[in-house]
Amino acid sequence: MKLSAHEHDTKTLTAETLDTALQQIKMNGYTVFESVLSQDLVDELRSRYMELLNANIAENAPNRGAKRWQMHLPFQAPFNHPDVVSNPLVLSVIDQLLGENCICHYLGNNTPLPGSDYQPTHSDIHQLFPEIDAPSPVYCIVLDIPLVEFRKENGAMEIWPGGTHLMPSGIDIENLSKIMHSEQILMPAGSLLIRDARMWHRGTPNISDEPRPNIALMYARSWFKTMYPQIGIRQDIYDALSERAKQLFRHEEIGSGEDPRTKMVTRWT
Ligand SMILES: O=C(O)CCC(=O)C(=O)O
Repeated sequence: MKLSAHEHDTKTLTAETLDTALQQIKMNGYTVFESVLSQDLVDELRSRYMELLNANIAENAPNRGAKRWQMHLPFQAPFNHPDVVSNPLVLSVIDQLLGENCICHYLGNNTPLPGSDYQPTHSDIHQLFPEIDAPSPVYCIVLDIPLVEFRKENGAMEIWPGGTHLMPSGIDIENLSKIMHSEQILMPAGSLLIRDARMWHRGTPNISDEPRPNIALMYARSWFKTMYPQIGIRQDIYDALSERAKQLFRHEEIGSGEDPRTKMVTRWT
């Protein structure tokens, strides 16, 4: 979706855009706001991101299949920029779906390098009550922020829209996904992909000659707890956040001296 100049300038969605975004997430599992972050911010994020990624690659084997690295990002500049962690355009959508007391519990990324392959098709989170057939309303949302343009060749994420976020648990996703409609999400750097964490998706091969970096954040209802380690946030950094951002990160490890989220996580079930 392309936002109007007024929506960009005021960081406020019209009632009509908000309604469309909500309907798209409820029905299709996702929506995209194109080219929202400024080019300067995207450049700054990508530059720091690549430093961290290169250091990571030098020390660790890929942990998401061949030539694909996941890592947690430090809750520090530039990654804690308000346009990244508490973007008003995103929050206006998320508040309607998760409630205004929602939390953010993941700040990380996933980077396919040249030579990466298809991931298995998957959801990022299970259905809440797998023993019943009826899916619950949304309770966890992923925000993806591409730091380069997502193109077919550089491994843009492939998604299965149209209801896979509502499919029951226990289904053979890998086989069923072969006969269902899917598409790659192609979008400019600095766009915002807001998706129900249950929607089926996978990383695709990067056949370009550059990495394809993006930042992912996970927002959830206030009571939701995952196995992810808490985000380590230095006290002075937390104190400098807006009241809204403080509320979003209130369940994380505030006052932490080190940043546990820079450590690699190799298990993810
Ligand atoms: O960033 C991508 O292309 C997909 C990453 C992904 O789905 C994952 O690692 O779970």
